Amino acid sequence: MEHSLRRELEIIHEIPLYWSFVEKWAQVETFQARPDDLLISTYPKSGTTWISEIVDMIYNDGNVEKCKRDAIFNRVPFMEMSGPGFPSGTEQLATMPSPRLVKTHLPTQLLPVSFWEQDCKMIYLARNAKDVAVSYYHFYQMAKAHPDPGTWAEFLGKFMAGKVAYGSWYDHVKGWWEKKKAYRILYLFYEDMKEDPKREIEKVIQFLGKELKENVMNKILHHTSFQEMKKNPTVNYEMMPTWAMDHSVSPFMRKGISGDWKNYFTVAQNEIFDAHYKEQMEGSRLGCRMEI
Ligand code: PPS
Repeated sequence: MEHSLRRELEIIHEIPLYWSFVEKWAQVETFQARPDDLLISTYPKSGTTWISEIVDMIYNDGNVEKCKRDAIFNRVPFMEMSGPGFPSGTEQLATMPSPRLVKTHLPTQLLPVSFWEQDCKMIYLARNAKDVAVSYYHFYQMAKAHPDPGTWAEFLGKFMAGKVAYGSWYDHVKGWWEKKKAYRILYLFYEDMKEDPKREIEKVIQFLGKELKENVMNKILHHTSFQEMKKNPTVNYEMMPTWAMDHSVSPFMRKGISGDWKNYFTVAQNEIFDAHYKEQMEGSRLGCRMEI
């Protein structure tokens, strides 16, 4: 597998992406969504695994054993994923019974059109750019599908320029924010979930048109807490082979907090970032909290 690791990103429709995803791009473009699919969409490192586990718990009425039936990447297949040694996301999804949960990190313009045509429900989870950059930097180090991130300063520059996998964070969050006006998208924030997970899970339940008893809610809250997820092998990515993800470099379930960026950004980096952020987000009503 060595040849497939740490390769430079390729560009597909102007977005940098892993070479192995690009190679099978036709399968992604022609992917057939079903009307009862639920799409979970995020920019990488925004809490995808967290919201995925919450939704699977809701679908399974808070039954922890059912949610431990398989690794999260098999219960909620990663649609555009493909690479040596793994079944592709589209192949996994093709054989999966409905209702399916589908993970993607694609920006709106790259999402297969069938999702829009079928008017699927979608949950978008955004996380503040500074914490995403820090989390992504660590993920680049441990997940070897990525090119070498270089130093933190180098990586931050690439992140701001959109020269990382999935491109610009700014365009991603703004693109999905716009789509929400016309499609069935529940737009959530990681910081809100940290602040009051019960309130945010209630929004999800309502959006899905479900009703859950109080004891089920309590089970979901407990089971999807960072501490529980960190030690749960079905969600902490320890079921991935170590040649693909090396948790001894940095664990997938790293810190799970808001505001960790303060431990990485220098004062100068923060000033430059804030000025650039203002420019990039100009005219958008979308607001992310940098801490809670
Ligand atoms: S990926 O690879 O893009 O799918 O990663 P993703 O799951 O989106 O993001 C990983 C970050 O989410 C944190 N995480 C959580 N935070 C709070 N509570 C829970 N339950 C939780 N589960 C995962 C995870 O620790 C990563 O963030 P960092 O900042 O690196 O710790």
